[in-house]
Amino acid sequence: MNAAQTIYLKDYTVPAYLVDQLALDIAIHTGFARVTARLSMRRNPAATASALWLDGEDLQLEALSIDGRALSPADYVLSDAGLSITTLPEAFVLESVVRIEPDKNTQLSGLYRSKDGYFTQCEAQGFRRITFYPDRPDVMAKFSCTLHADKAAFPVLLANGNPVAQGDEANGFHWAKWEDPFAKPAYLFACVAAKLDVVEDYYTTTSGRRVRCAVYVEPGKLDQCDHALAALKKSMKWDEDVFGLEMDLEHYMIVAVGDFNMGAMENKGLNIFNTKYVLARPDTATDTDYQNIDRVVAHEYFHNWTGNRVTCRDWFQLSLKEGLTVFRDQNFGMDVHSAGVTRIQEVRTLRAAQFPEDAGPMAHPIRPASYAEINNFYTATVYEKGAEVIRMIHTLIGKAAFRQGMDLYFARHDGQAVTCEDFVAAMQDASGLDLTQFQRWYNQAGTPRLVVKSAFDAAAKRYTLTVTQHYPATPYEERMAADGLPQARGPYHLPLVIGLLDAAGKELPLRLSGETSAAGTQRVLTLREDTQTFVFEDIASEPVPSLLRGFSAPVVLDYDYSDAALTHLMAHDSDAVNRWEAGQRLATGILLKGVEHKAQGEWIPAPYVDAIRALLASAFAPAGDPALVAEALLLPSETYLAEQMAVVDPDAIHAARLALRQHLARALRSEFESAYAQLAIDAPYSPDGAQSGKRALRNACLGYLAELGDEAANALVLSHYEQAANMTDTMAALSAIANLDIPARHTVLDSFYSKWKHEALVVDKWLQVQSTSRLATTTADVRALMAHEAFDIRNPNKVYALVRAFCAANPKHFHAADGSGYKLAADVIVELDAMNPQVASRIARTFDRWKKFDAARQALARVQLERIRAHVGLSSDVSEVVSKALD
Ligand code: B3K
Ligand code: ZN
Repeated sequence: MNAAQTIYLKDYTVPAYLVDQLALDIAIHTGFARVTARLSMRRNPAATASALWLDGEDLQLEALSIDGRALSPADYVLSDAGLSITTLPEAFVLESVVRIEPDKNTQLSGLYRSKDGYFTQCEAQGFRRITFYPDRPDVMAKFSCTLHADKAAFPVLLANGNPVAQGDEANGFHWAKWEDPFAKPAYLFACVAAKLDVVEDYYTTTSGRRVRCAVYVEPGKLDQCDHALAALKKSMKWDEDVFGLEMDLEHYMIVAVGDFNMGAMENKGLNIFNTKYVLARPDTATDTDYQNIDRVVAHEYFHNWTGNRVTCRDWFQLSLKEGLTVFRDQNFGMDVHSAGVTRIQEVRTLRAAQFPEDAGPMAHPIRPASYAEINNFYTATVYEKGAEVIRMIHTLIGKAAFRQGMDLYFARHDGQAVTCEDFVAAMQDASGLDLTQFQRWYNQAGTPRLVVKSAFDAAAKRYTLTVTQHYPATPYEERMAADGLPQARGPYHLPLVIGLLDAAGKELPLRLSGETSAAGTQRVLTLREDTQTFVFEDIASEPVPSLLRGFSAPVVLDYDYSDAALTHLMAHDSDAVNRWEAGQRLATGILLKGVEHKAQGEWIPAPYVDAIRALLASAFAPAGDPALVAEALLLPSETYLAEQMAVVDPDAIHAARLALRQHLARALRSEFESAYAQLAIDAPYSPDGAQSGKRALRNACLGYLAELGDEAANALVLSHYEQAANMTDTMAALSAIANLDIPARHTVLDSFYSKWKHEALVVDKWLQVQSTSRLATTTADVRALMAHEAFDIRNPNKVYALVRAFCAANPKHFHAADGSGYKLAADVIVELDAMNPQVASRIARTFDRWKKFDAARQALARVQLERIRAHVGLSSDVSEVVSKALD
């Protein structure tokens, strides 16, 4: 058994040797590749250790030399994890020759085969699967890479930087040499040898550099690249406008590959992307797909500065680049799409994925102090909560100081591998705001809870808000204490953005006691203490507080709102997030009551239906925003509701949510029908905000109408499917049809598959719509689909669409009382672990919250978790997740 070993941040030491240059030579033959690496190295003057350690995994060593002198096995110690040499000169050239087998690399880490050729993925620790190397981000070197491969089979040869030479060789081979002018850590290395089509464009930077932007895709897909290419140019412009950051290379390439563990990878000048975040055509991709492409292209591009030019000292600092880059792509999203909708979607994701993580067995701060398997820490916490932490700095110091802080960060650290403290120090020095206490966000796990109480003194016209912070310890702190590393805990420094509304919905001027005049109608209250009180003067009548505007901090906000106050905020709050949030709170309260009453009796208040009617009508008012209304019509998810319960009852949650949807559909049928009719679009498809917003609302109405289940409603859904002129509309209908137990369901699903079976990303949609269906047969259907020709367990996208979606987005069936969902998940985890531990581990994470369920379900989940843990040869990835879940 691969007992995962824990690695601690406190044990960090600088590398004993540095690499100035690396000349790589990779020759791809049938069945194997030979990699020759020449490392120009020297002793690190800052190091005390003197032995050289080179990481290496699954490499067959063929030759090793120092300064041209061949080493014999007595000169080094070789293990499964790498190679060490103790006697070495101050500076030397180390050359190794290894043989690797990319065709057998099912982990998709390192160099691997996919349909059209060979691709790499090196973050976090894939480079060691290509050659012996100090595979750690604080070793930065200048790379050159020469590739050799069969010219007819793999005509495109790419690596980071600039192409410097190429030619033909004997036996139909060809070669190409690339040089990257920037020193980089090994995790940013990439190369590709494949048969690909390319589409190109040029972008000229402010300082006049002409950058070739190229998107490479599998042959025949050139008509699906335009959006990604445009997104890349938009991102380049945005980073210049907002942060003054320019592209620094002459070639910026994006290569799309169908087999990829994650979304995309920011390798210097040669991003490798999951096809999901590149390919789009109106008939194959939804509005959401188009938006995701914008965001992921921007994210990887923004990494060029936040991640590549300034990188991480060690993997504990992952959020240094990820939190910051997510924050940047979020702001890009808010600028190029609707700001309100973008922010609402982020809040929803954070609460759906990160809050449960922070409350579960894998809880960790955005900078964890220990890990067993780094691949398990590319988490919602490091990414999404990490972005929230950066956003709070932005809110606390303001936009201008934030920009100065960024400038200072680059002035100080360009070309370096640094820590989260270095980033915070730049922000503190640029703004003059003391951020010492703020750093608790980097070290404490768990979602803080803010309890807010209000008091109104009519005689004194005084309104008081008292805010108390709660931050109980999580399993993370317990683990650290058990390891002898107790973590001090204390209150957070955070911005609480608020406004006050009067009875007419008007925003009140805000003057705190002691101030001479009001400073606007919105304030950033700074919290630092366990309990703080804020007193507002000149308040004539009791206001409704709008708290945590824009979701100004990643916390749970606890305030005892009446339903009337929430309805008031829903209708009048000037803050889009809080208008939406008021509706979500209202719905959550009703749904939890429905859960309690098992969805029986009169549990849905009439004023709620009126509020939804008014909400829908507001989309058609002069300044109405259909996209925002569509968001607001979406009820809190079953997983969100589960998090609000002490003991989760997945069946009752499902029943209550469905009953509320059906109730709204019946009560507002004519309103939904008329909105549906009014929102039809004649213009040719465009993924822009105006069109996609209308489609989102129209499809939300369709979704409600589909809940009616009568003949007229079913006919409407089927005709929507027949008439759909783009994939957004097609999928809206198909997901409704997948929930209907009608004969047409099979016909539609079959014809969809026949039409799209050659378009892998569309097949993924077809799988997912079935794996997330409510129908009683779903678990059996998923099992059957795993044997279907459309499924391939070695392809991560297929596993995510069919299995992960089932586990994460179909709580009713995953948590089925007979344990069939848990069994299915465990079967896949065990089978997949032997091939691709990273993907297996992601599925295993769906067990995280098993202890929130009733005793019978817990017993069933435990059986599966123990079965997985007992599996011989289990990876460190799955082992860490399952052990932490069981502990
Ligand atoms: N940096 C990569 C993630 C790599 C994950 C490795 N297990 C993508 C990104 O965040 O941009
Ligand atoms: Zn990233």
